[in-house]
Formats: sequence, structure tokens, C-alpha cells
Amino acid sequence: MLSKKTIYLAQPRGFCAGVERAILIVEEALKKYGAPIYVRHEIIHNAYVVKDFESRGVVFINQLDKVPKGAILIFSAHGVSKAVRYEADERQFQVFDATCPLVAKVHAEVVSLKERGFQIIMIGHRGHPEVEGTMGQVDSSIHLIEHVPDVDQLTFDKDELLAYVTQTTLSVDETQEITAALIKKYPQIHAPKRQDICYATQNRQDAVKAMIPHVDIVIVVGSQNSSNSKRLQELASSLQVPAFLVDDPSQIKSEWFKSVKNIGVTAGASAPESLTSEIIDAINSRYRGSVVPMPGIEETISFSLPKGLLKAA
Ligand code: 0O3
Ligand code: SF4
Repeated sequence: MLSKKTIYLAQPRGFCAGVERAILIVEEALKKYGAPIYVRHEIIHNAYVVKDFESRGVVFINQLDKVPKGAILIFSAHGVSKAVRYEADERQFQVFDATCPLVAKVHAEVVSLKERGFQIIMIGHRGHPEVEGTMGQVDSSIHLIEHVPDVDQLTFDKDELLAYVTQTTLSVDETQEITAALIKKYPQIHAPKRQDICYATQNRQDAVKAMIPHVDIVIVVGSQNSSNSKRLQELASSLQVPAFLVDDPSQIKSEWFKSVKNIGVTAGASAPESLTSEIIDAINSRYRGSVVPMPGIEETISFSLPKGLLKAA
């Protein structure tokens, strides 16, 4: 018989309020209008969720010229640039916006900073749709940096009117290092009133830190293109615990568990709890493990649906 293992389950984990809302928007649009429903970009970065919606007539596109005139179009939770919004209006789609309100808050911040004459530094990952959407709120005056050494490359005057904003799903620790370097170089730089990294990102990273002393390995449930899930894997690895990001049980390898007794399981903000349960069941069926839920914050935040899709109930 294979040796028994203990599974520590991070709290909180899995869906955040922005993801719940985005999924509900697609569900309600399907109910109200029927297929096909078009979604710009993956509604959230989760392969299972995307595949499930595709099987029910949702069409994910990146270019709006793939969408027929008058169709229902949903913007993904990661948000879109002003140009995309404008093009959608021009092409006369009926748009529902699943941009997370906490991403939209950063959009508003960027617009207001530009209006007040600031040069804006965005901290984020190049090519990520949220970064493209946030930077695309203004047509100039915004500059992307990704890591601490990028701060050295900035050539603003010492007294420039400067501000920074960030992507919502970054590593809290790395972002603190970047902002410290920015403040050292430009002490006058304007910071957001509350950090742009959202509550869900912060809470899931804190939960991994709390779990680390108890475990020999961490399994993060989430897709490879999910920034916040990837940050959880990196965080565990940086704390010297091997960590693996998996979509579902088929990606789990027995060799990971050879000399391991305690297994940490968590899930990114876009990973359905059903997948986490399947992964726990797969480990348990092999090792007859026990599951220990970690104590942690209970999240109660929720966001309402856009007008026109409010649930009848
Ligand atoms: O931004 P990220 O790649 O983490 O996106 P996910 O995995 O879809 O998770 C939801 C987060 C989000 C929509 C932006 O904050
Ligand atoms: Fe919104 Fe944060 Fe969830 Fe992103 S991770 S959708 S910002 S709550």
C-alpha cells in the first residue's frame, strides 16, 4: 500500500468575485439570447471553463471583424482598451462588459491621471490582455515596466509629474520591490490610494504563504495563461517548495509525490472548485490521504451584473 499523505487545502482559493460575475454574464446572455454569443478573448483564463462554454455555443474571438453585425458581444473579465470599445460601437454589436470592476477602477485611475497631466508608469506583464486594456485607456503618456531592473532604464526628469498603476494579479512581493525602486528614484511619484493588486490576488498569495510551513509540495489548480495562478506557483517555488500548475488530474504525475508526506493544494482565481475536488480525489484514491482545510479569510465580496442582464430572480 502506498504511504498515506495529508492534503492541506488553502483558504481562500479558486473563484474571485470578478470571475464569478464574468461567468454569470455569459450564462445569463446564453439564457436570454441563445447561442451564438461572442466573447472577446477567453472570458477568464481557464481551459475547462472556455471549453465548456464553447460546447454550448459561445464563440471566443480576438478580432472583432470575426463577429457578425448586431451580434451579442461580451468583453472578458480582463478588460479592453478604448479602441476596442470604440470598434465594437462602430460595428453595432450589443455589448455586455464583463471587465472586473476592480480592473475598471484602474482604468478610471489611468484616465484621471492623464487628465491631470501625469506621466503614468504601468507595472505589469507585457502582452497580457489586462495590461493592453489598461494601457489602452489613454493614447499616450503611459509606459510599461515589468521588473525591478526596468526602473533603471526610465529616463524621466527628477521633477516629472509621475504616477504608477499596476496590473491586478501581480506578485505582491515583487511589486513592492518595484515600487520601492520607483520611489527611491522618483520620490515624488504618485501612488494609487489603495494598491491596484486586488483583494483576491493578495488573499490567495497570503494563503499560500500560510500553508508553506506545513507542506512538501504545492499543487496549484489553474491554466498556464492565468497570471494570478502562475504567481501562486512562483510564490511557493520561491519559498523552496516544489510547485506545479495543473489544469486537471490528468496532468498530475506520481513521481512528484515520491518522498512527499504533506501536499498543499490551492487554486487560482479562475479555477473552478470542481477541478480542485477532482484533483483531491485523484490524490486520495492513490494515497488514501486525509484533507486538512487551512484556516483563512472567508471572502464575501460580490459584484452585480450589468444592466440588461440582472437576474430575474
Ligand atoms: O489576469 P489573469 O491572467 O490572472 O486572469 P484569470 O486567470 O482569468 O483570472 C481572473 C483575473 C482577471 C480577470 C483579471 O484581474
Ligand atoms: Fe477582479 Fe481580482 Fe478577480 Fe481579477 S483577480 S477578476 S481584479 S477580483
